[in-house]
Amino acid sequence: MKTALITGVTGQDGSYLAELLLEQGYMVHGIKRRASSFNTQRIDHLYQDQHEQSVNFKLHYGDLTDSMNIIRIIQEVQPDEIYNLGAMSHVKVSFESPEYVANVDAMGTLRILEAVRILGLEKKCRIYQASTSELYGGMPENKNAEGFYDESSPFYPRSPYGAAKIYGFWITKNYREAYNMFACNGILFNHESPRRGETFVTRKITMAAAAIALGMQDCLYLGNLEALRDWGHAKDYVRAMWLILQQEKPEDFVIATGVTTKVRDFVQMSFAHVGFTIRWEGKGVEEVGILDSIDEQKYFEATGQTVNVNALNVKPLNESKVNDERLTLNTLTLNSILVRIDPTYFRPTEVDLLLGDPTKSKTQLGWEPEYDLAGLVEDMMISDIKLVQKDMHLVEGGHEVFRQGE
Ligand code: NDP
Ligand code: GDR
Repeated sequence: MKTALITGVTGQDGSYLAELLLEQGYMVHGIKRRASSFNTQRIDHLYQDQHEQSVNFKLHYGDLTDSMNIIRIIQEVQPDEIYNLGAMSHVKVSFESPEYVANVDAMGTLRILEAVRILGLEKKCRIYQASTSELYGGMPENKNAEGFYDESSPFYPRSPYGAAKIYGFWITKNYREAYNMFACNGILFNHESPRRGETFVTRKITMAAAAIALGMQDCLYLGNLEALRDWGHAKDYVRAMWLILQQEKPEDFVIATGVTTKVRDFVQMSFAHVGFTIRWEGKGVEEVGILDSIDEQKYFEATGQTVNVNALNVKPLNESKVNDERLTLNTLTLNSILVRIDPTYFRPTEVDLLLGDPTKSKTQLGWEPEYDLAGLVEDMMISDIKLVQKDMHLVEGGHEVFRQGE
């Protein structure tokens, strides 16, 4: 039985990776941070009673800023593979806490690598470092001849997060070359899922589309709608992480879909899932997204509710449902403003376009994503509609529901 240690196990990727490794028969250890409230929602379904005999998933309290803690955990666990996914991963927030980001995302990586060396585990332990497409910074001149970023494209980070991660990238490569360690970078482009943090743009959009359609939210506030991202599904991307550590030689790999899409179009696709078509009007901070039309059939299929005839001035799909007390579209009319621009979400320096070339990972790792963008949006929307419906039941039962958007 192989033993793996995952930092950032409570995050989006950590939770999917833990599932994958458990399926593969690994003993999985994860590092979680002590917090004043529960932070293990994404992995609670993997929890095992630690008094049982055959425990194969174990959590350790720890923090990437604490060298002694990292050394002790690695010594105790003696891992065959370490996946260093722990990070302050929000690009916008990294402008607010740059020193902390450097400490966790840059120095944290060094602490892992050096701990393995101090403990003499260089030959036994393989290390995966969560590098990122943010390293490229979206500089147009650095794309390859076909217009993609690949393993040999130059880096130009555009945020404290990117600058910290570039140290993580190079120190991983340096330890590989200097000490012959099996240490690899996965340069992953954006990947999302129903477990994506609610303040990243895709999840913010799918949560809002579901909540607006079900009458639980009025408007979605966004920043730059023009940014282009190469979005994949986190489930596919954690498979690539594992494959990278199963190779004969340690190397760095780009993991991407090879398709790029505007934030604006992700909004359109998510709202289309509940039958809404958005029309864009205005420019810059004056821009708004207006409900232009609604496809009753799609709305009904997604939400199980009919459209309020008076409010929307369209025929309901099923006359018998018109008097349903739970009809919630009554606050919407066809010209409702559903999306507004809020400059709070603009970044001091933006990464305008990301588009990755997955050729090396496809040919060398045999990696193939199962989800395309439409499949990703559908997965996220289905999950968020269920979540909002749960909130609706709570509200109906007289409970307060508060979700903070950022
Ligand atoms: P998340 O933000 O969902 O998860 C980050 C994880 O790191 C959480 O478990 C978090 O713990 C933990 N963490 C934060 N600070 C510390 C710390 N000081 N010590 C120990 N653990 C800490 O990120 P993702 O799952 O989306 O991403 C995983 C990794 O991949 C990150 O390193 C990210 O930068 C990188 N990446 C992500 C991409 C993406 O599109 N998702 C693309 C490319 C790279 P807690 O739950 O307590 O906050
Ligand atoms: P990103 O992801 O910065 O690419 O980093 P995010 O979803 O935060 O932003 C993507 C793009 O959307 C624009 N945007 C907004 N972003 C947020 N969060 N909120 C908004 O309201 C909003 N409106 C527009 C942003 O300006 C940006 O252009 C993610 C993280 O997971 C990193 O850890 C990872 O390394 C990279 O992806 C690859």
